[in-house]
Amino acid sequence: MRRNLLLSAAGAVALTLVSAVAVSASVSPSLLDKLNATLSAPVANGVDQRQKDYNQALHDEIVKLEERVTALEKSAGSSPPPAPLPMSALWTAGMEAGTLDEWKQGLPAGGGEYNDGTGASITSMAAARTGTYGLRQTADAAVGGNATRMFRWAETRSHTRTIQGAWYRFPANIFPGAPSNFFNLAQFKSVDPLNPSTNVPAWVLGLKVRDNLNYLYLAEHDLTNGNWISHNAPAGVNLPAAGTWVWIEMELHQSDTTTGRVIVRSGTDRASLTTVLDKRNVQTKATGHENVWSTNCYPGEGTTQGGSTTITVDVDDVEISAVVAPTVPGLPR
Ligand SMILES: [Ca+2]
Repeated sequence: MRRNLLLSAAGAVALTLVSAVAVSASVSPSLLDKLNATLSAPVANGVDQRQKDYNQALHDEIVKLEERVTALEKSAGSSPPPAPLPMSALWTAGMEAGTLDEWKQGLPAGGGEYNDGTGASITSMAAARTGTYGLRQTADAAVGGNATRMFRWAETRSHTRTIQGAWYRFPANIFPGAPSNFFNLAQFKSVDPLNPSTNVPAWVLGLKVRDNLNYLYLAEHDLTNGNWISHNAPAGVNLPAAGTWVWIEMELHQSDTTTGRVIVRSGTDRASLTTVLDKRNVQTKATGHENVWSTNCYPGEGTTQGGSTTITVDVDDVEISAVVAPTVPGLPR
């Protein structure tokens, strides 16, 4: 009985140490060889002697493993920081066919265009960042209720952790004004998959103005009491001047409790983005719901741009990626 307990304890220790530091597989067989030799020794040696030999072998191997763990931890501590998490693109849209068909790809329809009033999304050569075409979204904010939204849900249906990003260009600063005082650029909605007409915005990425520049804010919708909580980009973290292409992405970890996360990053160089906002331990959807993402020209009444209530957003090279779980260097994926 004691031998069995020790054996299982030794196995657990060896496995833990091996998996933690990716020690060569030869360590474990070495330990097992010694244990096997001990256990197959002639009975004449006596049970006590075999137990003593076994304990000694176990002790020696654990000392070696601990020394190796210490050495590996020391070398890991002096290594450069790991590269950003690997990601894989699940879907992209460059509008190069001159249509918005990419948005419908996957499933019977993996997404699509949804307009209210004068809101419209079109492909336009004037909105191209790369290639020939881009996406131009427009809506008139003289009255409320005009909006256009380009949705994707195939990726958030099949992956719980995704990054939704695109290159954006605002021809002039977008000023949300009275009476509505909002501009909805992108959002995660919470949708009942069994009854999609039951849906509610959960996290909205909006634009405001300071220092003569647009900046981002996240509006968090408390799905329990219906309140909205606004989280502004920190002071000084603004978007570049109007007319400049800027990458804006929203990372989503879906949760219908409080284990979710919403991260907003932006920058003119995708290799060195600024983390604008990072909301952890949050709810992103109602129980039984799924999240969907859309990028929008959705102005509240009173929004202006360049002195006009006609609001324009140009978008190109849209990408949705899966967030891959971090891996321990040296371990197989
Ligand atoms: Ca394009």
